[in-house]
Order: sequence, then structure tokens, then C-alpha cells
Amino acid sequence: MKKVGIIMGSDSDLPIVKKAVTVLESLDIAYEVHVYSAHRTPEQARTFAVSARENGFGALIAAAGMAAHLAGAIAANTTLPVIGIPCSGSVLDGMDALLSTVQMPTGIPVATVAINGGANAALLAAQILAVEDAGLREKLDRKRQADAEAVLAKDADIMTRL
Ligand code: RP5
Repeated sequence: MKKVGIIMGSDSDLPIVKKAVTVLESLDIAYEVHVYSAHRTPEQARTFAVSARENGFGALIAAAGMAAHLAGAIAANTTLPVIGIPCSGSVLDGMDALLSTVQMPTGIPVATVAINGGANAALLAAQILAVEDAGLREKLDRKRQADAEAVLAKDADIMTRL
């Protein structure tokens, strides 16, 4: 199976990235995590993106805060699918990163998840890999089923109490 690459603009983004790592590990998906900044280490970010496909990656996740151009900068250098996680932590509480990540001009798409949406970023990456992987597809189906059963159990519980 292809790997998922996770790039964060700073190690201060790690709490958000950990949510993605937890999901990938629960699905037995191989991953690599790197700290590459679009403005502090632009060459390293570019080199990673340019060589990602030949290095066995099938989807990339880029997490960044503030004027978050990391996901767009990664996407500019690969045609692998790129998922952006806007991170909070600034005085604008992530709205700056959300708009910077989601508002990509035509031609270079970034699939943007919610502010701090690390888990959904990993699930989307898994769904992309699952297009060509029946075993992973079954794991995702089982997770959906388990999630639904958890909600139904909460419904049954609330009806006994209210
Ligand atoms: C962005 O600026 C990073 O992704 C991080 O979210 C934010 C602040 O970075 P640090 O000053 O904590 O390194 O580039």
C-alpha cells in the first residue's frame, strides 16, 4: 500500500498532526511525518513534494497555521492529492489558516478539512488510498459501522434517561 506523507509547518502543529497519526495507525497505514515550512525551509518543502510520488506516497497532508501557504506550496509541486489542515493558535484562532488553505486559485487544488481537523484529514487520505485497496476499504466500512453503532447506543441510552 502507498504511504501517507504528513508535513507540518512547525513542530507547534504537532498536537493536530497527532490526531491524524492516530487514525492512520488504527488503519495500519504507513506514514512519514516531517517539519517543512513553506517560508522557513521552502527548498526542503519543494524537494519533498517533487519526489513524493517516486518515494511511495499516495496522498499528502499539510498542516499549518497563520498565513498557511504550506498546503498550496506542496500542491504546486506534485499532482498527488494534497489535504490541508488549517491549524489554530493565532490571534485569529485558525480563521486565517482556514482561508489561506481553502482559497486556492484554480489549477492547484487543496482538499481542506476543518480547523484542527487532523482526524478527518487522515480519513480522507485513507479513502483516497482505498480506491485501489479493497482491504483498506473494508476497514473504513467497519469503522463507519462502529461509529454508527456508537451513536445508536447513545440514542438508546438517552431514551432511558429523558
Ligand atoms: C506556521 O506558523 C506554522 O505552521 C505554525 O502553525 C505557525 C507558527 O509557527 P511557530 O512560530 O510556532 O514555529 O508556519
